[in-house]
Amino acid sequence: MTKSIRKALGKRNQTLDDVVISRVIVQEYTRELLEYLESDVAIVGGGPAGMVAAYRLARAGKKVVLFERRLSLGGGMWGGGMMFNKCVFQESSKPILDELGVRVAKVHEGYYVTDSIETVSVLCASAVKAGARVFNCMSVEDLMVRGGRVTGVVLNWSPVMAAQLHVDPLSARAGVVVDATGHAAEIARIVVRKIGKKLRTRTGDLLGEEPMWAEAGEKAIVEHTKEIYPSLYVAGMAANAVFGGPRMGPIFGGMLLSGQKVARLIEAIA
Ligand code: 48F
Repeated sequence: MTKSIRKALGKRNQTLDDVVISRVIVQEYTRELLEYLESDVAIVGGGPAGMVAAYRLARAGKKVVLFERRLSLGGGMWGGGMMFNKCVFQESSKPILDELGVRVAKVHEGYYVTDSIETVSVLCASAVKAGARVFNCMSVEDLMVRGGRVTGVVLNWSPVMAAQLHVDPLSARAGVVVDATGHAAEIARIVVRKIGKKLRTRTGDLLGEEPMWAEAGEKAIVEHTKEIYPSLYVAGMAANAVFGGPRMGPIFGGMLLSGQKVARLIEAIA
C-alpha cells in the first residue's frame, strides 16, 4: 500500500473506501502510462496481427506497448464470418494456435476451426501475460518523425476523437512502430498525408486492397509484412492495403503469421 493510499484510508475503520478505489486506479494507470511513454516497440491496433506481434516481441524481452482504439482487443476476429463466430485457419498457422493453447478442431484436410471468442481471449491474454502493456480506448492520430525516421506515436482518447473535441494529443516515443490497424492502414496513410508518397511501395503511395481471394490474400500478406518507412513496419491486413493484395475474408492464419513475421523482423534489428 502506498503512502497516499494509507493516508486516504486514515484511521477510518473500513475495508473498502470509494475514494481509495479511485486513487488506486488513477495512480496505477498514470504510473504505467508514464512508464510506457518510452518503449522499444509501439504497436497500433489490437487485432490478431497486433496481438501476436505483441506476444512474440514481449516474450523476446522487448518493452512493448499496444494502443487500441476500441474498448476491446480482437479487431475483426470476434465476428468470425458474417457474425458466425468461428475462425478458420490453415495448416501453416496451426503451430501458433497450439503453442498458445487455443483449442482447434480439424474439419477437413488443411482446414481448422476455432471458437472466435476463445481465440481472441487467448491471444489477448498471451500478449498481456508475456509482458506487453495494452492501452485501450486510445487512438494513434499522428506520428513523431525526426530525421526521416519514425520515432513514436501521437495519442488521443478515442472518445475525444469520436466527439471531435478540440483537444491536443500527447506523444509516446518508440524505437519502432508497427501499423497493425487492419484494412484502413491508418498509420501508413499518415505518412503519405503528412510526408508525401515515401512508402517503400512501387509508387510510394498505398497501392490499395484488392477484391476477396483467400488463397492469394493469405500468401501475399506474409510477404507484404515489412518495413515501409524507416522504423515503421506494417502487419496484418494493413500490409495488403499498403502493397496491394487481396482481402481474404474470414480466414485468420495469415494474420497470425504476419504478426509472427513482423516480430521476427524487429527482433533481428536489435
Ligand atoms: O482489423 P483488425 O482485426 O486487423 P488485423 O489484425 O486482422 C484483420 C482481420 O481481423 C480481418 C481480416 C481477416 O481476413 O481481414 O479484417 O490486420 O484489427 C485492427 C485493430 O486496429 C484498431 C482497430 O480498432 C482494430 O481493433 N485501430 C485501427 N486504427 C487505429 C486502431 C488507430 N489509429 N489507433 C488505435 N487503434
